[in-house]
Amino acid sequence: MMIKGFSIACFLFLGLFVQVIDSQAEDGYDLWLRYKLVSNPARLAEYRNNLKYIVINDKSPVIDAAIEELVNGVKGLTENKLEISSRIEKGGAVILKISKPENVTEPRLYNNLKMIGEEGYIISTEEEKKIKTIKISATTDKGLLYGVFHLLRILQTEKSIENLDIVSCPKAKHRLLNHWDNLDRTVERGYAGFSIWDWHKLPDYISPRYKDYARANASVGINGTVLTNVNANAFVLTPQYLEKAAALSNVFRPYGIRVYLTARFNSPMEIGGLKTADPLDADVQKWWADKADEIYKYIPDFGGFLVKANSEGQPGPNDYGRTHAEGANMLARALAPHGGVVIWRAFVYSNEAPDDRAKQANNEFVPLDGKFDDNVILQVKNGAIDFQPREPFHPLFGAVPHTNLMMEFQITQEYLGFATHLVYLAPLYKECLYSDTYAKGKGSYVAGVVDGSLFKNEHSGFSGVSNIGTDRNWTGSHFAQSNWYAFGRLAWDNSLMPADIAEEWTRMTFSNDSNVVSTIKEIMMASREITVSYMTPLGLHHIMGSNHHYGPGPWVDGGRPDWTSVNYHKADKLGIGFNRTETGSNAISQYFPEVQTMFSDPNLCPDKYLLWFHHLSWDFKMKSGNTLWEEMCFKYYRGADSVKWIRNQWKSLDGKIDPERFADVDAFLGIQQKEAIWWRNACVLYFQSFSRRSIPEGLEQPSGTLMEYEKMNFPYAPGIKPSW
Ligand code: BDP
Repeated sequence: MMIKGFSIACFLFLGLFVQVIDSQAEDGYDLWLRYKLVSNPARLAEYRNNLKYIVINDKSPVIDAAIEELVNGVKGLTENKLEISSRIEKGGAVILKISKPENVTEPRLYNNLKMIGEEGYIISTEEEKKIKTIKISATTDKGLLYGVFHLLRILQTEKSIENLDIVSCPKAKHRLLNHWDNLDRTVERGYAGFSIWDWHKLPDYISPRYKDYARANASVGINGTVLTNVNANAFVLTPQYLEKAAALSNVFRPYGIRVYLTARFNSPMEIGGLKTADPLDADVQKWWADKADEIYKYIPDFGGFLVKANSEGQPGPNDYGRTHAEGANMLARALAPHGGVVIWRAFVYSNEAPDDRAKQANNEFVPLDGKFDDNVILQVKNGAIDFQPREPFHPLFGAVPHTNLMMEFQITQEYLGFATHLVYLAPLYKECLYSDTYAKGKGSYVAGVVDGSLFKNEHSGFSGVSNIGTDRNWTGSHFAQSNWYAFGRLAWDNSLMPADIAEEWTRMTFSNDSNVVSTIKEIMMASREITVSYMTPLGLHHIMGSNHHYGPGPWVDGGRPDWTSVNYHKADKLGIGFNRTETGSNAISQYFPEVQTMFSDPNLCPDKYLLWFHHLSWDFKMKSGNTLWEEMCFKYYRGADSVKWIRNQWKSLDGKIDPERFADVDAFLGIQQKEAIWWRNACVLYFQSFSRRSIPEGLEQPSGTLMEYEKMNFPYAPGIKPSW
């Protein structure tokens, strides 16, 4: 009796223990690929019934990766153990099939296969030999891998698989992460620890993280990764490092991911012993051609080079009186025989401060339109200044129809409070993508430029400056994972809606509980606008702390004007804002006429871009009826108050989220709340010193003095660019 009682107690204790361990195991490492048992009993039964074995007749490392993922996913989600079979024998088959359109007679399938290209897939519920099956078809093994991840997403979000009829393919060809990772493992603008590339131990030690990294990227359709910082180190192109990069590429290849490297333009001098890096010099050209041959020996599917040239002190073709096109084409010709591309950044501004930095990329690149080789892609940041919480779209989109363009978004939150601020970026990405350039009349969206559809460019795509590091949860915070996820999903299909992506991610990352889903979705969707309000409302920009960009710094002055804040807000006792109309820098003239009309009249210009384009009196009457000064104050206060709302919403989920992640997010929201008030107080006090108007009635006085805020100093803020 005693023994029985004892064993029951042990059993109960163990059960409890298992539960505790289970709920503590959620440290964010699994990202959105958690594969927990499906919570809805009816769905679970449906899945168990329909997912019993895999039918496959092909073999390749990519297919092995797809099968491994499917087996692990289904096991976690349903506890079914999928067997592999070469034929359909009973119900519950998941068929993975490579089909080429030329071998298919059925018209619908033929058309779909033609349409999906090399990376797309078709998922359908079908009767085969009177047996109901789930079939994933693609023209390549890569397509099957993406299809498997889609099927898993359906299961993770607990949707029905009874009548699947999905056809999906990426709109853009290149979908890359850009790591700003240095060879010493520091990460420029990285807020998640050190670089995940353990260069010192490569190629002999392969961290298990590399495979999980590849799985996560493949699950959202990312097909390339630039391993190194745009502020490049030539050393990565030496054999010692190429061997290490090759080891990484071997891990990534089964997940459809190609490796790219940043190329420092003067590498022929720094590591090649040449006296010049002039792109028109025959020895330089030969050096790069030989280097390309060498790289492809290490990495046969090497993607190509990403280059930052003649910008912020980086060497480039201008150093030899050559154009960006001459520089890019020289590298492109070295890579062309191997099928590689050169991604040339348009984030170029001269060492002498120009009249308005916003204009410089167009001034530089519009005259070069049509002069780049076919395997050169110009990579353009979403806005013309620098990844601000809000910028109007870059005027280069639409302005160079004969040049391949790629979008560069920042996933890491350099100007957005770092990892501790919850800011869901899909609305920012989407706002830019669905801005109308009017390049070919109404409806010429930025999205069409960068996915290649508007000007029918062969190369097109998306780059996202990565937010990944050695932190256990990869991105420094649980919510920052959503920005990696959303970037990939939008790069695959820019027509997806941010709210749908948020819902999908929440279901996969946290829970399918409807209350959890709706609360988190609401927080995420509001978060970016809230952040803009407490940081840079009404079109303000570049007013963060200097160098590190942490916290408010509207007072930053002195030195190079276009690195200060005062240059961008131009506050004085009469008013505030950067006049970019005809009477000012005339940056507005770089847009197509319809866009100019929209932005040039302050009474028509959307409030969100007002001070980006106009310098206006503090008493300017806003559409709301408030004066500009009052409106600015209301925005700062509402923004800061709304963070409190976010935190309360989160707190309402206590008990519905695993304790470790719940507490982490809650603590980070506490930091965000404090810092939002800091932003509000510092900015309102600073701008008030010019406006000399009182804080509108009903709003509390900011605590602290302007001097106290100005004195705050953060010499060890993370992510600083080493050379600054
Ligand atoms: C800015 C960053 C700087 C980068 C630069 C770039 O502050 O660290 O090197 O952009 O994109 O946003 O090259």
